[in-house]
Amino acid sequence: MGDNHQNPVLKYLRADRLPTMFCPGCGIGIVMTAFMRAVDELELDPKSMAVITGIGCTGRIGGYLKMDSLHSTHGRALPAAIGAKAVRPDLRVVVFLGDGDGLSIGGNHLIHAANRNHDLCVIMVNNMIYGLTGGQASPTTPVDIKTTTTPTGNMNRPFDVCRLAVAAGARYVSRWSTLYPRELKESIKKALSGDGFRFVEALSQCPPEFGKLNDLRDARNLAEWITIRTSYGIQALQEVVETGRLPVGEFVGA
Ligand SMILES: Cc1ncc(C[n+]2csc(CCOP(=O)(O)OP(=O)(O)O)c2C)c(N)n1
Ligand code: SF4
Repeated sequence: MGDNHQNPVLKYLRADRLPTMFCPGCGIGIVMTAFMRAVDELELDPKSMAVITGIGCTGRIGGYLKMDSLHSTHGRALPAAIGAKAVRPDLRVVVFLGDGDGLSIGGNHLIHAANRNHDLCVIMVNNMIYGLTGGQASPTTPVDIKTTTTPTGNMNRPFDVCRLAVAAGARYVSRWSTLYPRELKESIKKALSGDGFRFVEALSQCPPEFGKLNDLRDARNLAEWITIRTSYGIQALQEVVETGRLPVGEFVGA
């Protein structure tokens, strides 16, 4: 097959690193693909970009992309990205965060980076669990979900990270799930194009770790389970109050 028929995102991948370490059915590949398609449609030069990640399955994204990348430490992707942007203001700096990475150990960095309006495009893969380390509860794990650290069900209310980002002053904020790939890609395009602190949350499925104690090991069932818990449209806020669903959409900078 000639080059013309190749998937347009293949050119952004380091072929020598494939296959990825992601489990079958993992949502991270969908988020990565949405990102690569956004880069492609905007015709951005990968050489003008830098990708910074922390540690976690999500943190592995940078290693597969054919762009300068830094696989920093758990929770510290944002300080590393702020440093990169300070010394190379010409670069478009993109940060991929996990929910544990970006909200537990790195939660303070998120609040202050948004508050100080650092010029970063931040994409959080929110699979509501610590995937890499074997399924511990994260700050976004829903109530009653069983994890290895909450074997009888999580008692803590999950963070709404988009509301946190809005309150902290982020210039662009949106949330989608892996079952909204087109909307996710369009949001990432806006976040890549904008200025200041831009935040996109992608609810994502981790079938082995989130699924194992909750009868949700099937990737499609889990992705649907996640999406059914979201709410799309102008009634979202009222629905959130009444049903406890997470709104999806663009909340700032639409
Ligand atoms: C300072 C430090 N604390 C803890 C760890 C162990 N650790 C690695 S990844 C991780 C959590 C991963 O969960 P998340 O950030 O949600 O990413 P995912 O793997 O789900 O994509 C933890 C606790 C570490 N590497 N460094
Ligand atoms: S453990 Fe979960 S998050 Fe990590 S690669 Fe597997 S499915 Fe994806």
